[in-house]
Parts: sequence; C-alpha cells; structure tokens
Amino acid sequence: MQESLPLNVGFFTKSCVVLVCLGGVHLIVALFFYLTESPTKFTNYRKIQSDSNIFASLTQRAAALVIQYDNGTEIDINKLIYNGSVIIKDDVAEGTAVLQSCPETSPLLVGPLRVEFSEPISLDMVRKDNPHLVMGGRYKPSNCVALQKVAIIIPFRNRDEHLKYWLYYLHHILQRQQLDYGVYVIQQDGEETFNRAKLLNVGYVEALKEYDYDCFIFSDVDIIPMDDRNTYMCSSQPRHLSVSMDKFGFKLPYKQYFGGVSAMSKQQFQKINGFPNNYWGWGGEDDDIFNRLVFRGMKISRPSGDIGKCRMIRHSRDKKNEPNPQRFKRIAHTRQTMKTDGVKSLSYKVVVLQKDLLYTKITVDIGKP
Ligand code: UDH
Ligand code: NGS
Repeated sequence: MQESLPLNVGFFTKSCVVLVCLGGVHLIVALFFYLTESPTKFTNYRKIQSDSNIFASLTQRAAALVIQYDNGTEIDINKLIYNGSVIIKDDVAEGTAVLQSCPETSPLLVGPLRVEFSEPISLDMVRKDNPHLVMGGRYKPSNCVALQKVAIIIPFRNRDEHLKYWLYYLHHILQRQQLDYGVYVIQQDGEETFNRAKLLNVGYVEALKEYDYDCFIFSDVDIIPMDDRNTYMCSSQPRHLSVSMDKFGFKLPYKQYFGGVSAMSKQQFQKINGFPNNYWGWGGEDDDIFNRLVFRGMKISRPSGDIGKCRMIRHSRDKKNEPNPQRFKRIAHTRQTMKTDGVKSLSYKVVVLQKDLLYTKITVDIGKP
C-alpha cells in the first residue's frame, strides 16, 4: 500500500521541480539567443596621438581599436593607456571580426632578397602576380590594420623598363611589410629639363587628394631594396633608406647623402615646406632637402648597412637631365630659399591621370627653368 507523503513535503518537492524546469527553460532561451544573435555592427577606428610625436604613437602603440555599437556606446579597449589621443575613423566594417593592428615586425618578412635585372619583365605578369592589389596600385592587409598609410612617390620620365622591375619587386616587398600603401608615378610631361624634386612635391600633393596618407616614401625608379626588413615606413625622424647601394660599393657616398629613397611623415615634410622647385637638371636637390631637415632641427635616421643594401639598375645619363651648373650656388642658400620655395609655392597642371592595377600615373606640366 502506497504511503501518501505529508502535504507540506509534497508541495515542497513540486515547487522544486517547477523551479528546476523554469531554470532549464531560461538556460535554453539564453543559449538560443547567444548562439543565433548576429554579430553586432561596429565601426573600426584607428587612434593616433595628437601630440607631435605621432610616429612614436603609431609604431609603439598603434591602431588601438574602439568598438562602436549600434546604440552609440563605445568601448575603448585601451582607454587608460591611450588617454589624450585623437580617434580617427578608419574603415567601416559590418558583421565581421574586429581587426587588430598589424604587429610592429611583420611575420611575413624573409630578410635578404635576390635582386637581378636579367630576365625581361612584362606588366601583365606582374599584374597576375599581385591578385590582392586594388586599381591605382593600392593595397592594405586584410587580416590586420596597417601601422601606417604610406604613399610611394616615384619621379618619372622615359624609364618604363626600370618601372617594370620596380613594380615586380616592390609590390611583393610592400605587401610582406603589411603596409596600407599606394604607388604614385609622377611623370614629367614634355621635353623640358627634368626636375626631380618638383615632381616629388607634386606627388605629395596629389597623393593627399586621394587618401589620408601619413607617410611618404620618395623613391627613384631604379632602386630596389635587397632586404625586406628595410621597411618603407616613417619614423620619428626623417629616414634615409637607400644607405648601402651597390654602385657606391655598399656604403654611403658621403655622410649627408639623402638621395635615392627616403621616408618622411606628413608633419616632417610640412616642417621643411616640402622640396625645392627650382633644381632643374641633375644634382643638388637631395642635398638641399638634407639642409632643410637639418635647419629645422631634424636628424636623419637610417637602417644598418646590412639591412639597407640595395641595387640600382645601371643606365646611361638621361637626355635633358644634365648636371645643373647652378646646384652649388643653390645649396649654399637653402636656409633663405626654403621659406619661400617649396610645397607652399608649388604650381603645376595635371595633364593625364591614369589608373593601372599596379600604379597611379599622373602626367604633369611643371613648366620649365
Ligand atoms: N628620372 C626619370 N627620367 C629621367 C631622369 C630621371 O625617370 O629622364 C627619375 C628616375 O626615377 C631616376 C631619378 O629621377 O631614378 C633620379 O635620376 P638621376 O638622373 O638624378 O639619378 P640617377 O642616379 O642617374 O638615376 C645619374 C646619372 C647616371 C649617369 C651614369 C653614367 N654611367
Ligand atoms: C652629389 C650630388 C647629389 C647626388 C650624389 C650622388 O655630388 O645630388 O652626388 O650622385 N650633389 C651635388 O652635385 C651638389 S650619383 O652618384 O647617384 O649620381 O645625389
């Protein structure tokens, strides 16, 4: 014969069962929403320091992420560390994972490279070899936020063979360096005497019309780095990158040499009023730029001779780029002329703007001596 439980015990047991069931339902509902909720939309921000030492901030603590949710709340992951910084809107991504900033040293670097110019190169081959490029010679890493936005400016006229080699080698190197970059080939229109520094000024202005670049690399078309650890980035001081060239026996030709390939932040470039516009023909303009930097209290930073090795494609002197007889007189007066002659007084006309997958080529009328 079944013994009936006392009334209070039965009620207690039933209540427990109901509570356990309710708890279970609650858990299932919570689990359901957790698993099915679509990723929250967010806006991806880069954060940079507002003080003068922008590149210390970019390289040492770059690209901190702020997640902004639909309802407007912001979570600053590094709120305490990044106090006093400016937040700059970078990119809008929806429903994807948050991108972290790229590491200071790219894990994709391989070190010393074999660089030679014996095999002929076709641009189609280079295009096929670079499936991740965007029209205009643009690239940014897909798995992290690049530490710097870099415009590469190449002064150019009648050097198509050299440009092919440059594109063949450099796109791969720059991608391994995990840069957000664009390549700008600034072609001097017409047959007048060549003016390298003025073309570089034009490249700076034109690149900034397209994107908020924070670093500018000024590169001759015929110089290829022999080590991908020679990063095409800016630092807290202007940087000379082609420090150890084959044509100079892999050393600096003189201590103040600043030709070939150099890197300057927007701020550094503005501080010296850009480059001189009145060096027509070969020589001296790089020495004038060096003087400008020194007169504005900056020092040149350089990679080691080992990492800074590079090759120059051998060639004969170009027509209409004979040594400039006025160059010595000009570099003796940089301190005075830099105030009035520079990017602030630059004038030119864009003749053609051409977008290729591998580069943006801007043909410009820069006048004559
Ligand atoms: N450049 C051109 N076209 C020209 C002249 C110069 O594209 O007609 C560009 C190009 O990017 C080149 C850079 O400007 O790499 C610097 O040119 P440069 O002539 O000042 O320097 P480079 O070292 O030649 O290339 C110096 C003269 C070499 C004479 C060698 C004789 N053996
Ligand atoms: C110096 C030039 C620089 C030039 C450097 C290397 O003499 O413009 O040689 O030239 N300065 C003057 O002439 C005042 S190179 O051997 O690369 O042709 O960059």
